[in-house]
Amino acid sequence: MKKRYFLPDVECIDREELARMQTEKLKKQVRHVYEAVPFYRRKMDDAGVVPDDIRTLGDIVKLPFLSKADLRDAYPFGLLGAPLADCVRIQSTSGTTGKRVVAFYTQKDIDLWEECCARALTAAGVSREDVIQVSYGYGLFTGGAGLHGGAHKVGALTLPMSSGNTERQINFMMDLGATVLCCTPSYAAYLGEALREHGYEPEDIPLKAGIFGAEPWSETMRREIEQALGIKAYDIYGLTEISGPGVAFECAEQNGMHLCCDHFLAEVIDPDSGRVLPPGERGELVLTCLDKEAFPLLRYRTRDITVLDPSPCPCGRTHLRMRRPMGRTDDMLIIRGVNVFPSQIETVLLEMGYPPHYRIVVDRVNHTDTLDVDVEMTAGMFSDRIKDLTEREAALTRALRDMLGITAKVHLVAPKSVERSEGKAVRVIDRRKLV
Ligand code: DLL
Repeated sequence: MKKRYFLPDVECIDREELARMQTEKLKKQVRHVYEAVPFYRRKMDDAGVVPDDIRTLGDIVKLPFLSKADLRDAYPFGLLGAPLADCVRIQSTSGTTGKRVVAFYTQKDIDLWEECCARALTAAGVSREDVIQVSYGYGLFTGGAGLHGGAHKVGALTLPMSSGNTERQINFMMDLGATVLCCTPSYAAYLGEALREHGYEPEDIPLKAGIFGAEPWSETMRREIEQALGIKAYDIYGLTEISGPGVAFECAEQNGMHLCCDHFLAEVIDPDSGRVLPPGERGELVLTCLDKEAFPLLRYRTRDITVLDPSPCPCGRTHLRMRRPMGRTDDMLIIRGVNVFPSQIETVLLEMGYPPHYRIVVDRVNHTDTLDVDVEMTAGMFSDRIKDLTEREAALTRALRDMLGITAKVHLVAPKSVERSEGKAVRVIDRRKLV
C-alpha cells in the first residue's frame, strides 16, 4: 500500500529532534500550569517541586501523578488552564459512577484533537476521495465529534450518523457507498451481522476500512469484523480527559498504535508502586499533554494497561507505539484471588468460533466468588440435542480454565439472546459490587 501521512514532517521526525521538541514543550507547559492553575500549584507544592526543577524529559518523574479522583475533586472548573471565555467546547466521559468528568477545549485544542484524528484516518489509507460513515455517538462522547472533525480535515465526505438505528445505518451505507466506517468494534460486529441478515455478502458492501476503538477488543475480533464486512480494521485509542480519539492509532503495519508524541508524552508505570517501567514492560499508561490549553493534564493515570514499543516501525513514523490496551486496572476482575481481564475471556470464545456476544456475571455465594459466562451460539451451532450442548460447554470450560487458571460456569444461550450494543459494550455484571 502507498504510504500516506497527514503530517510527514511531524510524524516521521528524527527521534532526537522529537525529544528536543518534547523537552521544550514540557518545560513551558509545566510553568504554564503552575502559574495558571491553583490546583496544580498546590499539588506541585505538596510534592516539593517547582517549574525550574523540570529541565529534561527524565525530570517528569518529579511531577505528581494526577488521578481520576483529582479530576472529580476539581470538577467542574478546577483544572482550567485557560480563561473560560476562551473555551469553545466541553466533552464528557462515559463514566456511569459518580460525577462525570468534563473536559474543556479552546479552538486550538479542538484543532489539535481533530488533527490527531486526521492522522489516524490517513494512516488507515483514507483520503478526500472517501465517504466516511461516523457511527460513534455524537454529543458529549468524543467519538462522533473527533472522527467527524478528522474526516473534515482529510476532506472526505462525512456521514454524521451517530450510533444506533441500524436500519438507517445500513441504508445510508449502501445508498451512499460509504467506504470507511468509524464505530466501536462491538457495533461493527453487530452491523456485520445485520448486513448479512439483510442478504448482503461482504463483497456487496462498499466499505474498505474501519476505524474502531473506545473499548478493548482482540485480534480474533479484528479478523471476524474484517471478514464480515470485507474490510481492513484499524484500532484507534484515546480518552476524553486527554482530548478524545486519536491519542494513538494504527498504521498499515497494524502492529501497535503510534502515539501522537509531539502532543502527548507517554510513560508506563507499575500501578501499585507508581514506579516507571522500562519500554516493553506491561503496566498502566500515564499521559502528559504538551500542548493542550484548556485542560492541560500532567502525568494523568489513564488506568489502561498496555506496553510501550520504541522499536522502529516500517511505516516510517518515528512516534512510539503502544500495544492494544488489554483492559483497565479498574475492569480487571479479581476472582478468587486471580486477576481476570474480560478480554481474555473474549479471546477464548472467539478462537473457539463463538460470536462476540457474551455476558460475564461475577457474584459471591457463601463467601466464595463465582464466575458465570453466558455465551451466545451461532445459528449453525444451535442444537436440540442435550449431549451436543453439554460437550460444547465442557470444551469451553476447559479452554477458559487453561486461559484464566480458574473455573467458570459456562451457559450456552440461544442466538440473538444477548443484548447488542450500539456504543461501548457493557459485558460484565459484578454483583459483588452491588451489595
Ligand atoms: O472512548 C474516546 C474514543 C472514542 C477512543 C472513539 C476511540 C474511538 P472515553 O469515553 O473517555 O473516550 O473512554 C476512554 O476507553 O481510557 C480506554 O479504557 C478505552 N479505550 C479507548 N480506546 C480504546 C482502544 C473514548 N482502542 C477509555 N482499545 C480509555 C481499548 C480503549 N480500550
